Amino acid sequence: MTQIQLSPSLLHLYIGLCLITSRSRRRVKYFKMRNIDVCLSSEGTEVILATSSDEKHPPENIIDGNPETFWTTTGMFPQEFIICFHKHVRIERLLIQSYFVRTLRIEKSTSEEPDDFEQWIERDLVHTEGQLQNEEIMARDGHATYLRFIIVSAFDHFASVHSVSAEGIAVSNLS
Ligand SMILES: [Ca+2]
Repeated sequence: MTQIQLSPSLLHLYIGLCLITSRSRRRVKYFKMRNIDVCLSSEGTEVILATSSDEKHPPENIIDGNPETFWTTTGMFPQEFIICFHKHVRIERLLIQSYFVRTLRIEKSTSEEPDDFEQWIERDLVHTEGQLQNEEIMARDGHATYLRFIIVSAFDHFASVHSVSAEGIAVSNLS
């Protein structure tokens, strides 16, 4: 008699536990797949080439996560820099913070070496007097190991890039 009365409540308890377990598993998976800024130097990303280098404003400032530090161009346009992720990433959204950039072209590569770049994105930015240009780009086919940013033209003799962030996930390491 006691056993028959207990069974349904035990069953409910069991179902309840299953729901809690599967829900928490799903949450763990979600956190693992969460987008991060794959451009950050703290994630192991590097700027491996820049056509200008001012000692006070080195290219590392592009990926230090601080919008107040920047890389500045010196001389004629075009100017470019190449970002190396040291792994395969999939980018979903780019945010570029800059001053005086007019036309920006972004190429990407999925090679292990910085070659075989293909045209990816080209934008004409708007000049914003007295404040940073905040260019947000939703990326399609964002698989990359390297990104090449080419500042084709600018609104002034110099342009500066304060931050490049790329929301995405690390897909795999380079073999
Ligand atoms: Ca910076």
